Amino acid sequence: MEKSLVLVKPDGVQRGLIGEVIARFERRGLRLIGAKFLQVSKELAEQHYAEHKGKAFYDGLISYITSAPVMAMVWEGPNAVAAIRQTVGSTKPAEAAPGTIRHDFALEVGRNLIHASDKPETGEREAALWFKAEELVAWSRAVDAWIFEQ
Ligand code: IDP
Ligand code: MG
Repeated sequence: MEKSLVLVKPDGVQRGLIGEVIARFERRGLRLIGAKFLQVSKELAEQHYAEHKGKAFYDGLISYITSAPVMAMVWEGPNAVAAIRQTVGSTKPAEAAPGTIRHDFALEVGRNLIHASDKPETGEREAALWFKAEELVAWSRAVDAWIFEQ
C-alpha cells in the first residue's frame, strides 16, 4: 500500500489545525499508520529538506520547520501520495485550488501549513526517516473493503 509522510508544520500546530488536517484525511478514506508530536531537530530538518539545500529559501525553511513542534504522521492507501497532495493543494497557497488545505487556511508559501511526500519512493524514504519501523502500525479497518477496491 502506498504511503505518504504528512507533517502539520509549526504554523498549523500553532493555529490549532491538527484536528482539521487529520479529519480531512480520515474522511477521504486514508488509513493512519503512525503519528507523533515532536520538536524537529536541525539535523532532521536538514535531512528532510536536503533536496532544497542551496536554494534562496533554504535557511528560512529550516528555521520555519524547527521553530515550534510539528505533528508527523504516515498515511496509507491506494494512490495515497497523489490523493494526499491533491487534498493539500499547490505549494503556493495563492495557487492552491479552492477546497484544498493550503487554499482554505494559508496565504504564503513560507507558511503553507503542511508537508506531504511528492512521490511514492519519497513516501517510503520520508516514512523511514521520521519513524522507526516499530512506530508504524500494520492494521486493517472493518470498513476497508468499502473504501479500498482490492
Ligand atoms: P511542497 O511542500 O509542496 O512539496 P517544495 O517545493 O518541496 O514544496 O518546497 C518545500 C517547502 O519549502 C514548501 O512547502 C515551502 O514551505 C517552502 N518553500 C518552497 N518554495 C519557497 C519559496 O519560494 N519561498 C519560501 N518558502 C518556500
Ligand atoms: Mg516537496
